[in-house]
Amino acid sequence: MKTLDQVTKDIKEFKVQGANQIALYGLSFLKDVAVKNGFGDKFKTASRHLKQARPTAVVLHNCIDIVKSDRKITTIDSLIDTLNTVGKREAVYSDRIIANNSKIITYCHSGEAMSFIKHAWKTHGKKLAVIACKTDPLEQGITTAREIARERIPVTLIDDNAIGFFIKSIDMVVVGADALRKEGVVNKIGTSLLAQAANSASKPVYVVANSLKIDKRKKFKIEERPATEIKKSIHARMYGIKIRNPAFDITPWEHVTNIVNENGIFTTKQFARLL
Ligand code: RUB
Repeated sequence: MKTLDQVTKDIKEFKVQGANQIALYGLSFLKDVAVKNGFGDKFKTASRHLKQARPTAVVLHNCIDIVKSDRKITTIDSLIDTLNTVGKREAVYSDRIIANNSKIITYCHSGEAMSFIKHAWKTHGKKLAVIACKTDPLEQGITTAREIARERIPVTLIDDNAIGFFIKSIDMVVVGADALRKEGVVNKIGTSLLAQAANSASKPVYVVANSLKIDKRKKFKIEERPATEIKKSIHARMYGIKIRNPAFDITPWEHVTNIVNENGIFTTKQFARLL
């Protein structure tokens, strides 16, 4: 069994990425802790550290809060099962959103957005083409492009700077989310600019994000990541220069067309009631 330090380091250093995968990784460690030691001090310490590892992605926070109040291994198992199957449950709605011959642009790497797009192709037989934005600074869009290519869906990888160039040629934006808050959709830094570009070009923006991503925390923090993630791509000495590297931004609700979760397709007005 890994130590708490190792698991926290793995999460911080992107051994796992995407809100659901982070939660699954954290939950499976917490299950081991609880099986060995129960839900006492060790569990509480581990929970606290894991919540801080990637503070913006709310799924792990929500799951930990549920487990802390239930104090049952079966609750952990059922959360793991939910997170493993939620993508499939949402994907059935792709038929109603993704028309044949759609050109879709996506951002970063979201397991939920991936399931949604792949389901439209594989199960509903829609012809598609996908644009994956590279997503600086960690280039997680390359993972997306590879995953889409493995399905033999035509895919083009673009630099984030090229969004304005391509936006008029696409039919829709499909992205995931780290947290759904009353201020808007929290997702990888740059998502809000993509949504803004889509709005200016009158293209719809769909967010695929399960209900464990609803974020009612009062204290909310956009994670700032190490400057080295940015510096490494510049290869230059930068004395006296402050570097900021926020990992996420917030897309305001007025730039979102629909939210899709395991219960269906929602307008932002309908969804606002849940927040
Ligand atoms: C990944 C990211 C993803 C969401 C949703 O950020 O922004 O779009 O987490 O992913 P990071 P999923 O790489 O910093 O974790 O749908 O897999 O939960």
